[in-house]
Amino acid sequence: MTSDNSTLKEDAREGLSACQASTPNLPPLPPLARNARPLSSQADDDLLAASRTLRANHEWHIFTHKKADGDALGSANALFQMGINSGRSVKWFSPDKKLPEGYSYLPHFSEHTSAETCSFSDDNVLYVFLDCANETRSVGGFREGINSLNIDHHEDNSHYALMNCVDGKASSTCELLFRLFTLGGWTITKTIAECLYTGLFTDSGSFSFSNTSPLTHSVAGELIKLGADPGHMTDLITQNKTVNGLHLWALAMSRVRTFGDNGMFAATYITLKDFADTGADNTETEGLPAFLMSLMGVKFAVTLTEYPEGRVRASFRSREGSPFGAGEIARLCGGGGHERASGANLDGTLTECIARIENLLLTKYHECSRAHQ
Ligand SMILES: [Mn+2]
Repeated sequence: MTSDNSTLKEDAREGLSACQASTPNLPPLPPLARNARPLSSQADDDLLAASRTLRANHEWHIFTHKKADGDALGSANALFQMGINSGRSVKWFSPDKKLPEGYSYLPHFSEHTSAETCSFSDDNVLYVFLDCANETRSVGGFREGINSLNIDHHEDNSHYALMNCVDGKASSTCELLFRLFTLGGWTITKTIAECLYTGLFTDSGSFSFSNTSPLTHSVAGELIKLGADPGHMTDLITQNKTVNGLHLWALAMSRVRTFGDNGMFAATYITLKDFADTGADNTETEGLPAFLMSLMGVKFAVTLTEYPEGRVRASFRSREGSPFGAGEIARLCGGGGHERASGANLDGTLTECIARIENLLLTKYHECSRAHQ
C-alpha cells in the first residue's frame, strides 16, 4: 500500500495524472540484489532522479552509440517499450546506417532512425543517451545544457548530459535500467525483460566476464521470473551468424598470430577487400575480438578493421593476468571503453596500424616488467 501511495504522490508532484503512471505494485528488489554488492546510495539516488525525469517528460528521444551492440540495442528497445507502455511519444536514433541483423528479434529494431546529426533543439523533448560514454559516440549536434539524460556503465563516461546516471561497476546499461525501473516503480513486462536480458547477457560475455557480479546474476534471475526464458534468449542472441559473416571470420582467423612472452598477445585484422569478397557487412565482426581471447595463454587481444576513407578501428580485449587493461591501451590511442573491452579509431594505413599497435603493446609490456623488477 505504501508504495502505491508514494508513487501516486510522486506523479501528482510532477503534474502527471495517475493513469499515465505505470502500475506501481512492482515487487521490491529481493534482499540478495540489494545486498549482493555494496551499492552506493549515490547510484540509487541518481537512478531515482533519472526515473523522475523520465516520468516528468512526455516525449523521449533515445540515442545509442555507433556500432550498436547487444547492450545498446537491448537498453534502447527496453526504454522504447517502456515509453510506449506509459503513454510517451518515443523515437530512437543512432549514427549506424545498418544495425546488426541478429538483433532483429528486439521489438523496435525496425523503428530505428539513422541520423548523422540531430538539432537537439526541442525543449519539450528529453534526449536520453544509453550506453554512450561520451556525446561523440552517438549522433552529432549535441550541445551542453540541453534537456538530456545519460545512463551508462562506462567508467570513462564524461558526464556530458544535464542529468548523468553512471555506474562503472554495472555489467551493462541494461542492468542499470533494470534498477532504475525497479526503484522507480515502472512495470517490467515480459517484452521489456527480454530486451534487458539481451544487454545483460551480451555485455557480460554470457555471464563470464569479470564485470559479472552477484547483482548481475540476481537481475538475470528477476528477468527470468518476469518471463525472459534463458534457453530461448540464448538461442535468439547467439544464433545470429550468416554464411557471409562466417566467411569473413574465416579470413580473420586465418591471420591470427600471437606474440610477446608465451604468446600472451593475439592480433588479427580485416581489410576492406574482405568485406567486398565475402559480402559480409561491418556489423558481422561483433564477437570476433572476444573470440580471440579463447586462444590458450592469451591475455590481451587486438582486432584491427579497415573502414572506408582510410579509417582503422582497433578493438582491444584483456583478461586477468594482462599487464595492462584494454581500456588503458585504448586511451593511449585516443579511444576509450571498459577495462576489459575497449576500442579506438587510428590514423594511417592498416599495415602501419598493425605495426604501431604491436610496438605499443610490447613497449608497454617491457615498461610494466621493468617497473615490477
Ligand atoms: Mn554496454
